[in-house]
Amino acid sequence: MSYLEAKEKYRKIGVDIEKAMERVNNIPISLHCWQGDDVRGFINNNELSGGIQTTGNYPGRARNFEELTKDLDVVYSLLPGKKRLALHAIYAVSEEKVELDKLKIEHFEPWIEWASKKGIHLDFNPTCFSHEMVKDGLTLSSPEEKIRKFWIEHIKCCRAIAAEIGKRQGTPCLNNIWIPDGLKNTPTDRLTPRLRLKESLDEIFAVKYPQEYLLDSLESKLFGIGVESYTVGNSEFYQNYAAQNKLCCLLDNGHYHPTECVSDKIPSMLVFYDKVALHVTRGVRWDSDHVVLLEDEVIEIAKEIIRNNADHKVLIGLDYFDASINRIAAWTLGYLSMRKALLYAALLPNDELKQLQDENNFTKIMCLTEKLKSYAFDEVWEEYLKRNKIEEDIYEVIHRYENEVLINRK
Ligand code: RNT
Ligand code: ZN
Repeated sequence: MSYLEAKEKYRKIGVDIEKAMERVNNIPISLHCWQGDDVRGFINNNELSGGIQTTGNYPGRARNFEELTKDLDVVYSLLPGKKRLALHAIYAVSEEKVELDKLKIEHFEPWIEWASKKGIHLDFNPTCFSHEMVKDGLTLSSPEEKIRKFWIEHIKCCRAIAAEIGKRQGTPCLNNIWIPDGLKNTPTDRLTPRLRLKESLDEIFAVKYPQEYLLDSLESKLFGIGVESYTVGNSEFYQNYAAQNKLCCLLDNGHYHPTECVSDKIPSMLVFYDKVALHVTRGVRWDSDHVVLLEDEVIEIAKEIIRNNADHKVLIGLDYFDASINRIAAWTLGYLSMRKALLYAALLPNDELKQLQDENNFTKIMCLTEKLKSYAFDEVWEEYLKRNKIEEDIYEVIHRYENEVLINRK
């Protein structure tokens, strides 16, 4: 089938492919910088901790700013559509040793310069893990004032940096707060750590920044590795906190019980919030951080964004870290899968499908949606890549770069 034939097929069901491609191209996807080096960062040498883990030791991990941006250049050359980049505080660039509670915008100037040259906007994350000031698995909810203060200061620094980035780039920088706080064993007091977390957050958010510069989000979690019995910042905690304080929630689809779906949560959030942020990932059994692939839940998430016209209300970010395959491929595949899901969703006759639901015609809904699963999507996707000047085979490009560059990183 040719692209023109595919176009005709979609026209028959009332779908304008050209419009869909243009629409999807304008939806930003924020790529996470931490897939490139197994969440190590540049400013500390600590093991990854806080209930998250990378497994595998595929050669070619980026070890510094030069290597990571060189890798990202390759990745971005393979990605269609509007791209952002999410940084973590540990990716600060500094010759001298710098502590997390002393970070300044100057430590991110090389990133800002790199991003502005590429026309990419940045997002940000405080790094509240892999650090000796995480005491007994706790940060903002620690019983020790010294520990809480350190992390409050760190996050304050990060918000100032993110606000400055947002001001310069002309779109708000999303500063997403995730803390690992939780317990391996059954708590004997579930309330007090949450009261302490609230108090710490109150102090952090007492500093105000213009909305055009900074968007603050809070990421909840159900459990982590070694933190199975209790998470201080669970979903109820942050949703209530965000609603009361006019902040944004970030839903990571690896952070819920496996039978819960973020796709179903999105429209509920849209009733009450102007924006909702996502970490799109692929949960496998107890792990929440496998490379995103074109699977049902990713498609369902994309559908909720598209059919609710939430293109700029749902802020899509990616979050996973696989060290067992080529990291450039991991980055690229995850991003392309998300983009592909959006295009797939934009090619559905969404108005008709909504109407059929109101008419309770699920027989027709099923017939139509099943037919569309193998309709003429591949031709449209190929054409979409071509128009975005991505014509080389992705595997070939990555394989070549691996042999020329990555293999030499010992
Ligand atoms: C951890 C959270 C968090 C991290 C990143 C590295 O469970 O998902 O978003 O993955 O901050
Ligand atoms: Zn996440």
